[in-house]
Amino acid sequence: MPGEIQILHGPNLNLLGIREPEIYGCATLEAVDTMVAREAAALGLRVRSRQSNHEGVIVDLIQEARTWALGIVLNPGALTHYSLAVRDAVAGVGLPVVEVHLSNVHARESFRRRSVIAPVCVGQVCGFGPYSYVLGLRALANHLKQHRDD
Ligand code: CA2
Repeated sequence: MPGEIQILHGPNLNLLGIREPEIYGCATLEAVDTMVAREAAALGLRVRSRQSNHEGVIVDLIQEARTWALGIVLNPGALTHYSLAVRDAVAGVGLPVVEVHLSNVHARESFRRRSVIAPVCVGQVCGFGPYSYVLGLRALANHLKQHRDD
């Protein structure tokens, strides 16, 4: 039975491919999830993908992942920049979490440069569109391999 990874998409990411393609590209969230599921299979993993527009649901999903997942690939959306509730959930879940962003948050408005989540994550990948998720998953798989006996 392959190990499972939670892929979590935060607020407004359900609009991917529908609005603002100049910033976030043309791929829909479904297409991103398909791409990530393919990569997971190649890595000998499986993914469960969820999106929510609600901070509390994101917190619940992070907490629940503890019972079944090996780790989490998380795009917190705008919650990245202010949600201490999501930060605390990540810090407390006891699983490795990789933060990903479609856009290069460092090349945009100054408020996007700060992530309150990144300091409690294994690392952050941004700027590669949907491929950020693939890179994030690969990095998580590599981290899990290196820490298998922890
Ligand atoms: O680049 C990313 O992945 C972000 O997490 C996306 C968030 C933004 O607040 C972060 O600063 C960076 C916004 C997600 C909104 O997604 C949309 C997609 C299409 C159309 C409108 C919004």
